Amino acid sequence: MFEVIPAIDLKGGKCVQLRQGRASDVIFSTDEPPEEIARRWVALGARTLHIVDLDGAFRGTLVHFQQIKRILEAVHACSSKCKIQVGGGIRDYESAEKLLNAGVERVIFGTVAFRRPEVVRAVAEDFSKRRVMVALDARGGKVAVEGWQHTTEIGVREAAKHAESIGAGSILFTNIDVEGLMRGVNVSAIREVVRAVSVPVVASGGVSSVEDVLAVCDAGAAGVVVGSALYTGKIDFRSAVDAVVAHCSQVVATTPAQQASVSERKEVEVRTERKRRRQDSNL
Ligand code: AMZ
Repeated sequence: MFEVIPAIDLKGGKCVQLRQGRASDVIFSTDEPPEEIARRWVALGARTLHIVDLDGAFRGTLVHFQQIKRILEAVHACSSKCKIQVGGGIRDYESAEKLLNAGVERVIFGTVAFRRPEVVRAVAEDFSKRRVMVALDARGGKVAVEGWQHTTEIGVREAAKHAESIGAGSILFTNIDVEGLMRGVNVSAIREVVRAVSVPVVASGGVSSVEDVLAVCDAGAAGVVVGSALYTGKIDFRSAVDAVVAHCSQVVATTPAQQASVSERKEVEVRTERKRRRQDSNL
């Protein structure tokens, strides 16, 4: 039950990829309209698209709403199955409401989850937890906010528990230290977040090969967001999905039933781990 999720990061109306989230460090940019790119991912079989309004995250307010609406229209015209999650600049209830009512499946809260958690709680209550994802963007093990320009003192484990307690139905864990570098993922950091919560965790940052995708899967995540590696040709989307299917003998996941199954799998893992520890201590 593991999903490979293509990213479409928007900056100045274009689909881009940044190195470690720095606005000035653009490693990929294209003039191809983002809705065309979205259509292509859907045609290749993507079940979820991950849209980030980068200007929104930097400025603290939604900037690309019209562009996101065009992506929604394009995607829904060719598939009823593909879901869209959006993050970046969603700092109040109204922005989240606008996106959810426009057909976005899930909104992603970063900064506001730590600055005004009541906003996240209200959206989870009014629209359901399933439609709320909280982003933990970690630099050196601490949560970064405001377009990653400010690093807080909040540790990742604590932040993950906080996210769950305020109504996150899922968590996006991005490791900024490896983001955009395409040098591999930090599996133990992902596993730490997965173990801290019972909701599904989607990981991102550093993915550079199909092996990385499978390593994220083995760390217990429910999915992986891939950006730079897809746009620079380091990973072929179909090959990655096929490898996941062969590896896990399970496919693509984010429906509530599939998420429940991920939680069940985690419970079994936790029970097995407890049993192992008990046996170890008896030896
Ligand atoms: O690349 C960046 N500098 C960046 C980025 N990709 N800054 C924020 N974000 C993403 C987070 C999350 O999905 O991963 O934007 C969202 C959080 O934005 P906000 O505005 O809620 O803090």
